[in-house]
Amino acid sequence: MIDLFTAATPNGQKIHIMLEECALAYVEHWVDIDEGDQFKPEFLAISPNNKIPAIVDSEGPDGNPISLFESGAILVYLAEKTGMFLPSDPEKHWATLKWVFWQMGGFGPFLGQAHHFNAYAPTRIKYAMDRYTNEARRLYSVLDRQLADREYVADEYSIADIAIFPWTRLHGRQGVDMAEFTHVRRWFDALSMRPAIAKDMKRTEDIVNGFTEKSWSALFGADQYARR
Ligand SMILES: N[C@@H](CCC(=O)N[C@@H](CS)C(=O)NCC(=O)O)C(=O)O
Repeated sequence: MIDLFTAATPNGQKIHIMLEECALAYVEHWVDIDEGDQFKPEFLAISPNNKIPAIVDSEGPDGNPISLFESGAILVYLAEKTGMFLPSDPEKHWATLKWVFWQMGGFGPFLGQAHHFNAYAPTRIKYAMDRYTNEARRLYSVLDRQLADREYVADEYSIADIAIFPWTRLHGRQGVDMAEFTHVRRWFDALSMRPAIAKDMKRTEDIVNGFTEKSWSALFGADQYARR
């Protein structure tokens, strides 16, 4: 059985989608990151970086339990466990992984900053908004070129699509007009029809973002930066 520690954010959504796509049984544990659940010792023991998602698989390698954090590592682990969505053919394997790493190292972090400075920052800092919005648009144009002559990011549907998709749902707050990226738009619409993805979009549609003093401190203030 897999225990999934999650919240309604793009990095959490990746793992919900993967577990559903692979039809793996799992138990969801909600980590209320607005309330500071991510700093509880029992969660830090699984996810020392105080971030969701994390999993504990009671039937890991050689039948022993394993715990994992970092959504990219979890996607690769689940793909290897099931033999799904990460082709073994070397060319396709690496074509998939390079786009997973592109998402983990660039697309996610920069889009997150664009979202932060456009939608959350208490003051409008033009330099930061321009910097991250321009970078978000550049990254969407890279993805658009990749999708211009293929249906999925690495030719066949894979953990690369699963990693990237949830981040594109928030394009408006990233300062990106999806109409400018026609291949991304076509890919986005097609993926939205997949049952596993549609189920996750439904699960997270009612989540509204708003901050209290406590949630701001947990995510961006004193609680986040307290030394542990
Ligand atoms: N690189 C990490 C990023 C995870 C991440 O940023 N998680 C956010 C939600 S999307 C979180 O848990 N934030 C809580 C906090 O920063 O305290 C991954 O891909 O798993």
